[in-house]
Amino acid sequence: MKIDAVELRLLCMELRTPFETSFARETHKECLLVRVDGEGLQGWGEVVAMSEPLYNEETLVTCWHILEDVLIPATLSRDWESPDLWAEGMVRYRRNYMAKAGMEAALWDLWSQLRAQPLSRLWRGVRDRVDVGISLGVESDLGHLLPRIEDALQEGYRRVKLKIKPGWDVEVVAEVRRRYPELTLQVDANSAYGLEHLPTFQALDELQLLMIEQPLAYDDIVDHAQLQQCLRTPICLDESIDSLDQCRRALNLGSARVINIKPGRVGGFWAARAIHDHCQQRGIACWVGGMLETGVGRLQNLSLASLPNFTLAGDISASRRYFERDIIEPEVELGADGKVSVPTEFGVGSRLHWPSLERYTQRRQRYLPD
Ligand code: OSB
Ligand code: MG
Repeated sequence: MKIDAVELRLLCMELRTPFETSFARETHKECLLVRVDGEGLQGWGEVVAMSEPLYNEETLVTCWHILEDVLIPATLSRDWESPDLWAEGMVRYRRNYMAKAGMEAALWDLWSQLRAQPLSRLWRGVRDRVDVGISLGVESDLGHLLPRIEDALQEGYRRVKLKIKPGWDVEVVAEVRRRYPELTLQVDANSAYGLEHLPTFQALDELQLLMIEQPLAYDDIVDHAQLQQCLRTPICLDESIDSLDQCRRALNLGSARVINIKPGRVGGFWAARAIHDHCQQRGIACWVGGMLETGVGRLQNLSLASLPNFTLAGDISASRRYFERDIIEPEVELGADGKVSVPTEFGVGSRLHWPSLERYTQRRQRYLPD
């Protein structure tokens, strides 16, 4: 696979409703799209970093830099046998996982077309529809959250994740549980707590939650092991797992019983699949997380979610949950069964909605070999 040119685009899309987590309130989704041109075809990938380093250390500016000055020159410098070998070749460059993942995704998208196989087939996916859920942000009060939950259930979501932070936790979650005794419910703290908050987690432990996601520090796996010892509810790690090695260590320590896998966080689909396989061997359930992706990233995450050990619902909601108008056509839609279809196209390019893509593009740069 020879790449002749790469294009970066900075996109800014208004969210239909602001999304608040313990670390930020987001009203717009900004991201980079990577386009690779090669063999007469185009491949597309998405960089999920945020404009500020609030989720992990990367930002859209650091990703642009790493792509422009490191990954794009390396990619254009030679022929690549496969996207997996490209990913292995980039391991020598430390971290910068979201930048790598965006570029790798574009190569996978091209590879799918070259092989004339959907990504789910190339990755040995086993299902053509996947369970998905909805992630609901922190609200000013219950009066604003409850209608959101009601709407989500009306739309067909069968699993709800609530964002929590100190001051927006036990009371809120207990009331939701009281109103919906059978609902599949989980919470995500995005690292907002410490071990001193044990009583909060003991109270949450009584609410039949499917899991508690990333309660403690973004880079911790030791305190999480201690907390998991005190709880029946499984801890799920998100931020703390940025590589296969870190996943292996966390499972050895007993820091989590569930793993959220985001390709962006771990450096791409090569690493994401390796973590999936490792968890499968150890009997640890996984699900595909989300970063409010545009349709491009979301379709590719749906392909990943078709793998056998993604047995829990992913954060891969329908397009209308995020945007008035997504950049793909048809948009991602939720079925009455609470599932979404895995893409059968070869690459996402044929589904790009160009008028929207052009409308949201704020900056564009093309790169050619030296
Ligand atoms: O922690 O899972 C998270 C969005 C941005 C950053 C971190 C997270 C999230 C979400 C959104 O929960 C899930 C989605 O894309 O629907
Ligand atoms: Mg999370």
